[in-house]
Amino acid sequence: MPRIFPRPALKKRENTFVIRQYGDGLTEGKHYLCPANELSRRNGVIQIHASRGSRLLQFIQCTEQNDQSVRDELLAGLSAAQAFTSPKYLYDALGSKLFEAICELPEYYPTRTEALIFKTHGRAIAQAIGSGTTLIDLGAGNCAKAARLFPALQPVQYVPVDISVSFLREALQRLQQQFPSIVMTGIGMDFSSELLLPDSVRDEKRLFFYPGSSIGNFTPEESLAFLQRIRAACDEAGGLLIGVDLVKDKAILDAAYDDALGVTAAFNLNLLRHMNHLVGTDFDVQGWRHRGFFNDKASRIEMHLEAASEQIVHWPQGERRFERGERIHTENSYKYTQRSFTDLLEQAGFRKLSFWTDPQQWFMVCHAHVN
Ligand code: AVJ
Repeated sequence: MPRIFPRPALKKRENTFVIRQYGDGLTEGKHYLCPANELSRRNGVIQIHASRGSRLLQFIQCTEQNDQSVRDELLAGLSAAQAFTSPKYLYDALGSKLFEAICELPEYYPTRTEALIFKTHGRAIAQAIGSGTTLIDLGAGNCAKAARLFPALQPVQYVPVDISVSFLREALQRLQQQFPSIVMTGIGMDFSSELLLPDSVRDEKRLFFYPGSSIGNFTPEESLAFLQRIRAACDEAGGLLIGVDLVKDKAILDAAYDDALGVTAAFNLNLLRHMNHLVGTDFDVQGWRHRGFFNDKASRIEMHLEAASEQIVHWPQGERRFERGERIHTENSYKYTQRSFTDLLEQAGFRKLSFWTDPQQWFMVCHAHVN
């Protein structure tokens, strides 16, 4: 065991990471506090010296942000002239379930289109990747997309990473029973600002799997930096398998983010409940409306919450007034062309790119090699 301290040392301190490890059954949790000096940086990736245990199933929770820094971040966005929040706050346990429901909607084409591409071209994709991978699933959610690749890909180790910790832990527990021979290392963390990998994640032949067009949440500049960080975290056999949503008719895009049933509206509005819980605001969900539309100039979907009437929101140390019609910008989802995304991958240093798409060219799956 590395030097990680048992629970009594768990105290809120700056520059510490809380690491939680779960035993085989994932039912009993042990909490460790990992001081910053137990972490080492390699190529911009923080390695946590967690146990290299022989267990087939390990769950590690790394949270750099403490409650106070979450509050500070959210309140800074809420107080800005143009109020905004990070899309990561859409995913509390209910938010993750609502997102699963979005993926079932007839209007929300990305999930089923991407699934069709994997089904149609699965063999060619697996062939481009080869065997013996360490499959690192960024934003794994319910792990279903990666699980469908297991038979063709036969990964040596599966490493799902997600900010929605309990949701991921439950999904992984089920998955391990289905695929008992694959080493599984679940990681609960926010990888959007930094990519943290405990050293129980194999270095060899890492395949970063980033499906669902989640990269769309980053601006193109942030995406470039993110792709460079992924590339730096790979050995020379490493690679990237990524799903990217493509620019298309505005009416189709608008409907995908403002569906008739109102599930996307519920997903967006749930952010207010989550914020009330996290920072003690008193948002009245009824006073707000969902807006989701394609901004073709910026080539992105924008989601906002719009005040239906004047809203005064209070929190322990302050308040903010929103005029009727004033908005909180909650998400961007950038859409690419094959050309614009190829440029991005090449700028990030990836080579030997392969692309697969659907007959309507609505969505694209790319594989890229580090070398
Ligand atoms: C999870 C970021 C890929 O942008 O399509 C779906 C999130 N927001 N509907 C997307 C989302 C509203 C989704 N991503």
